[in-house]
Amino acid sequence: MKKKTVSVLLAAAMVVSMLAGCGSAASTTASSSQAAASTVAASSAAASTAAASTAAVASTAAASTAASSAAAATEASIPKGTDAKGKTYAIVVKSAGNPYNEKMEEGFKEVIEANGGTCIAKEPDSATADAQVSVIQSLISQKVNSISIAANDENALQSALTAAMKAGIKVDCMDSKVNSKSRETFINQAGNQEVAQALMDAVYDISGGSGQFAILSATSQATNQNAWIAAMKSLMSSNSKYKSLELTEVAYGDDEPQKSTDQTQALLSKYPNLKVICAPTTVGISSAAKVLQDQKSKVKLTGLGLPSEMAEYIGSDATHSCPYMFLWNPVDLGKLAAYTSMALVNDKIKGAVNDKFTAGAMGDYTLTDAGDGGSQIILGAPFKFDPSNIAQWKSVY
Ligand code: RAM
Repeated sequence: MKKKTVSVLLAAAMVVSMLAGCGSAASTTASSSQAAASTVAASSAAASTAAASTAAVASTAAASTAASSAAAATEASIPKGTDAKGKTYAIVVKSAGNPYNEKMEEGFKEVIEANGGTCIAKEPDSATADAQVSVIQSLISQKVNSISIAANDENALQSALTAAMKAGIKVDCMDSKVNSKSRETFINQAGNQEVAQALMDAVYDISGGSGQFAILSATSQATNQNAWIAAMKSLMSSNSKYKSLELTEVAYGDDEPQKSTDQTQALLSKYPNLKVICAPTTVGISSAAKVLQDQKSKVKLTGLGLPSEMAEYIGSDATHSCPYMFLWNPVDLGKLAAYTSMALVNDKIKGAVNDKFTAGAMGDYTLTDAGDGGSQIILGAPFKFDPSNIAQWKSVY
């Protein structure tokens, strides 16, 4: 028995370091993946349970140890430094009132301030490009050193962001990208393909492999959601595994709780045979989860959600609306954006493919080809949250 536990732990640790190495385009250092492995094993009182659940998570296609390594980085204190001293770093999220955005800002701010810099966090009232353009213009007049933006539109920010770069401001985007002419690099939370694969397989699994499903997205212009949805559609047309699934509609809740609630209700009344709703947005999924659970609907839910908001809805029985979902660590996404911005401002990287830098305790990262003419840095792979681990994660983010 003891021997079995040890071998499960060892196997889990091996899977952890394998996935930390290959699941991410960023080259996580060996020490940080080992830290992740030992955190997984040590952070739980029942080490064998942790190992077993790590192994279970690792065995699903897209779930990986990103969140485990992310947790290790989150728990580690941020090394103090002077890299940002005397400089001002701005972060511009999609919109106000979204806890996911607040988590990104939290990570960003922590890193900038630990390095002696000043952080300006801007949250437009609504998730529109226009609202972000005015924020960018005011940041140019404030002469900030860098802008990290989660874009509400891939192309509509181009003239504002190129004006910023002409003024000597370093520009990167995180979470939702702008086109390659409008940025120096992109801090991507996870590969589009991996996110799409995880979501399609979840829809397939939860629906039993056939029937109708709908997508409840954020805004119709959101670069990240649109990329994931396009990759899901292309998986459906290229892989016969999904031939019995029908995507009825992509609805848009605009990352607003009320609109997402209304859109969920509209989907339920339009499609009486709907089996699954997939919401690749934290605002959409939490709104839909409440509607489905309150109405004791038979329709099930999956997508991308914050464990803190979704814990009460995750469960495998009929009383819970969401069997499982995915996400990455938004605090770490903000931290990585801060380290990237510091490396750009300090001329350690230019934003070119193969540029390398060290992101404090998060380890070493290499910029890779984003496939759109520009570079990107991938934080990790999406992590699966289900009844076995949700209690452990709900207080983390
Ligand atoms: C929402 C936002 C964000 C996205 C997450 C999953 O909070 O739309 O851009 O990455 O969901």
